[in-house]
Amino acid sequence: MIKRSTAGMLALLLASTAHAQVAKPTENLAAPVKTFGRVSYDARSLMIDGKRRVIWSAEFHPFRLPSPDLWRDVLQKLKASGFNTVAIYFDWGYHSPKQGVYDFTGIRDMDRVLREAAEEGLYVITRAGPYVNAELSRGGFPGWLVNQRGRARTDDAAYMAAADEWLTRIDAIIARHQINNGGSVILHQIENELALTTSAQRRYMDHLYAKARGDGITVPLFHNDQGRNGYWVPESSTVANVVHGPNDLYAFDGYPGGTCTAQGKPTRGSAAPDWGYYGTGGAKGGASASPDTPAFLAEFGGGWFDYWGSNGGYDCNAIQRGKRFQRVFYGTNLANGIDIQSVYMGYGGTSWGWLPAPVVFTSYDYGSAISEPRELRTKAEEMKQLGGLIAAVPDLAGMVPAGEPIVSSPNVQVYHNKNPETDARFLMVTHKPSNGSTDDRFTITADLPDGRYTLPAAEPMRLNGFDAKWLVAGVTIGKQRLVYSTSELQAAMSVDGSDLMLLYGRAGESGETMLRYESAPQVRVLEGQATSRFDAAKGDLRLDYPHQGRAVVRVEGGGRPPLTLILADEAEAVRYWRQGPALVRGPALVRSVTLKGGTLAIIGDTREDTPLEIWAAKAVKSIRWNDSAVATRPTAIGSRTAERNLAGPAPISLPTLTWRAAYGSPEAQPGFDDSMWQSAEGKPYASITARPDGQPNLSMDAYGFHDGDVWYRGRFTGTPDAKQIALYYGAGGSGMVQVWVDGRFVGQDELPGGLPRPITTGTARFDLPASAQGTGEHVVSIMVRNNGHNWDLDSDDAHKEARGLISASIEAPGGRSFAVPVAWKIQGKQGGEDLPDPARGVANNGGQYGERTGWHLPGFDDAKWQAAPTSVQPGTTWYRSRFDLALPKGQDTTVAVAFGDTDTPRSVARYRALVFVNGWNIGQFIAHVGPQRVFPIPEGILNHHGTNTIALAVTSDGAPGDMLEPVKLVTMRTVKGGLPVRMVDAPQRIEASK
Ligand code: IPT
Repeated sequence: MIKRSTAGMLALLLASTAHAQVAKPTENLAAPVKTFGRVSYDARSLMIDGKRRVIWSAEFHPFRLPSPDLWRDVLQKLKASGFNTVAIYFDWGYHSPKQGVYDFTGIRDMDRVLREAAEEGLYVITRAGPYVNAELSRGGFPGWLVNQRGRARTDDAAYMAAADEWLTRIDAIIARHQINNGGSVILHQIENELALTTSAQRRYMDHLYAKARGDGITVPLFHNDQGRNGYWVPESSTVANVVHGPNDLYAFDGYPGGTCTAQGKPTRGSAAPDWGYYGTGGAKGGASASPDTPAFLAEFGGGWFDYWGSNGGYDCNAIQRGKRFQRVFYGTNLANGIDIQSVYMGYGGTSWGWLPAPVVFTSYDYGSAISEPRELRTKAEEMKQLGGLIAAVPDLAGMVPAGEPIVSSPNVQVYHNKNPETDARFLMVTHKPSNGSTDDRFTITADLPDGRYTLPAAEPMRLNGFDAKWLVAGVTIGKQRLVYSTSELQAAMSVDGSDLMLLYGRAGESGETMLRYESAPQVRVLEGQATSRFDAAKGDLRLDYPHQGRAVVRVEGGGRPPLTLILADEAEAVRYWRQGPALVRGPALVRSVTLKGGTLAIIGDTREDTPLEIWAAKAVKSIRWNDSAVATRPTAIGSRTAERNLAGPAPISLPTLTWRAAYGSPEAQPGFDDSMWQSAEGKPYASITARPDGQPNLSMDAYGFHDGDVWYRGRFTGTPDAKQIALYYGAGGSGMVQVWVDGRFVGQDELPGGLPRPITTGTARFDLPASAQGTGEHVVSIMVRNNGHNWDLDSDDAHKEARGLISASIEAPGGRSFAVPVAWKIQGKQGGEDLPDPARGVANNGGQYGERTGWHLPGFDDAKWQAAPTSVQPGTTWYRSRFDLALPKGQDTTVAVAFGDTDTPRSVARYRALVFVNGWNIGQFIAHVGPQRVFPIPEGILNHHGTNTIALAVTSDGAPGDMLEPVKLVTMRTVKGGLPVRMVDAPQRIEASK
């Protein structure tokens, strides 16, 4: 190996510093309201139907979950976890195998996901590219676009015409789902992190804006700046040094908070940045780049991606940006007036098939709140609490700084905001700096709407370790007046003329809640411990209690309707779901609650035998859980409990896999019939990769092969001096090349894993076997595995880096290359850009012999295949296994394919496998690179109630031991509940073409 190049990659975990608590309201609070149908905004917040809303969003990529019946599962989990909005990227390349050819059916039915989001009560932020990045091969550009010479992401005419092709189609779908047309799309993004700001880019941006408007997009348009650079801010901004664009809103992305160590340990290196009111960012600082528009974080890192050869970062990412981080960082954003905030990712999912860019492997779990197998992580519980507060206190939208309160501890800071209309307060308590982790006791003294208070009045509050508290004060909830609480509010509900509040705190800490009454109310402690005292002069009722399990307090009289307070510790509070007309305690998930004709229907999941408790209207006569009646009885605290626990899931048993195998690299043999292959000659070269002169253009894309594996066969007349063959190839992250001469394997070369910045091209030299050095005709056979095209993050056409062979030279001794003409033929994915299997689509296949002949498909007849071999050959050997599943019905189970010893990220054995389940390429396992060994298969791809086929294309250098390790099916999760899932419709077989 003599030469490597690196793909442009980000090292953009933006650092931040702690700031003094000096509010600098750079927003132009007098900015006029701008209206786009039902959506409007001023400098403080977005408004929907004139009502201010905190837009609390999380990202989901439908293309990373190729089983559309499960999209609703993810949407419901986001909703149940407190989000009111979902942000969706659309992947141009996913829909377009060939210029002019588009598919929006089946797993590509974007109309469906937008409809379902609206049905689930979620607003949608659409992000339609043309470029999206998103750790996708080519950043979402279609394969055919790399053959375009004109610079992408500029006003180059051919590029813009191509982009328009896509935009016309996707915009038409998005347009009909806008809130202005009866759907729920409220904001629309044009382009993604375009950090090059030349006039060609400005004209391109103008074009994109006009195109969206021309296509009927009527909601506000925005672009997401890579950081707080002030790129593409609306013309209304008079801030110095910004780059103006045609956009309505300015948005930026941020991924602060550090990363895990290589050993998988979280770090707390930086404090939460002040990217708004409390920032000191100068002219370009934070939201102030566009003072007339609301502060908008289009992506805030809620996890991070992971790379080939890591030690497995996702579990740590989930902690690094998990519980407490969310409270501190998302809370600081909100305190800074960032009222539009979207977490990237809410559900990461799977970069199945050839979707991944070189920077990532198959799993795109991202450490997000919903894990790849669709389980709610612990961090989702905290999300639910944050979302619950936003839903319970609409006054949080459009707040402004309210002046610094007095805090008794120097280690603690309190962001203090108010709603100018209602005067309601938000007190966001963190350490100073916010990544501090000391154990502190403190009080806060502030002029609150109901008077000046030092709180708590009893014993001081506590902030123990890296944490934050989201407190509200001076807020009217239902018919109650919450003067302040040192507990956090998770949910509120008004029912039958009474109010209910769920407040929580850290276990063992005491809580204090102050309520306002006209006269002394009656206080009854129905459960647990609490004390109360009434200050008749002020009308203040003070409740003091420990956060320990649960206390329930009922307050009646005093000039207000009755109030029930549930005072919980965290472990207790996270068991509650505020859905529809009810508050439900118990299940692992409550997807929805509806009340119809006296019947309260609750839909959800249980992870185990679970008690059920419900607060709902008296009008509820009967209760159903997942369509079965539940007998309940009233409790002394005003709820009802189920007479019997809800059942948990039944155990899962999975079959052992047995295999048949066949050798799958016949192209290596000199006599292989390649008469139908294309000659590699004459195609124009559009790649950015500099290429030695005097050779034909060998790059795979020029011949219509954009993804996965590609084969080359070259014929040359030998000379006695021909000693070596030197290759320059492009193969993406951990890609590889294998070489045979006259049917003899001469070696392979792999691009190294273990680097967060992948090396994506390489050079390798192989000795020719003595037999090939004589005169006469010889055949060289080469397989290149293309593990993805680079993204175009820096808008420098990096996605056009060549893939496949770039050059190949026969060399004399000493590495001198001399002219031995080689007649090359090339073969890749069957049909090239004309897909034989449009249902599975563009990302499913490359050009392995077994893929070209349908060995990966369930309908292939493998009766003639042999038992699995006991020794290994260089090249690719296919293994197939057929098995039946009869998993429990009414249960949501995620089954996975697991390779070898799942306790280590890497094997000693060196081999890789493409994993096809019922014909679907659900990922790539690279044994000696790792880290992923367990590949979840979404139901719908896997048949939980029928016959399944797994096909593995195992590629090895043939050295002893470099062969497939034991493969088994494992259960990653199972719950009782879930949604009905049908099999995704796709062909059982295709016609072979070799
Ligand atoms: C930002 C991209 O917009 C998004 O598509 C994705 O790639 C994300 O990062 C990382 O997962 S790029 C920003 C971190 C510079």
